[in-house]
Amino acid sequence: MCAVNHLMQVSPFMQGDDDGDHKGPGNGTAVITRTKTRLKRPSLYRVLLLNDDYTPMDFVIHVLERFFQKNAEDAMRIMMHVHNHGVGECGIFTYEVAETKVTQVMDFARQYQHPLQCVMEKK
Ligand code: TYC
Repeated sequence: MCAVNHLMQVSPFMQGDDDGDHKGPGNGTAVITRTKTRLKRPSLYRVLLLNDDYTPMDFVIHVLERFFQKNAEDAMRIMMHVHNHGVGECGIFTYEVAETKVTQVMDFARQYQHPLQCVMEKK
């Protein structure tokens, strides 16, 4: 959950705030604005591996263990799913975590000159 503060109303003290700086009366008094906290579920993103003809199976298994905390059995199952179906899910994450995983996998694959592709998609 992430908290979002919505400004509920302009403080009556702001009514004298006509100098354009939106910082209050400007006479040394504090302005307290009322806020209401609303909880919003973060959007989730699938991280996917794409099949290709060249990346070694053992490399893909290693990627799944190293970056997605999969055990050997799950890593083998996911790798074979991608190999047989063209695409498969490595995990579901919030935006920034998903983006980080994609970058880590793409950098790692490039380092070893494998054409492995990793992408994210909104759920
Ligand atoms: N198709 C690859 C091979 O036969 C293996 C592979 C699996 C490649 C999954 C990428 O995401 C992938 N060596």
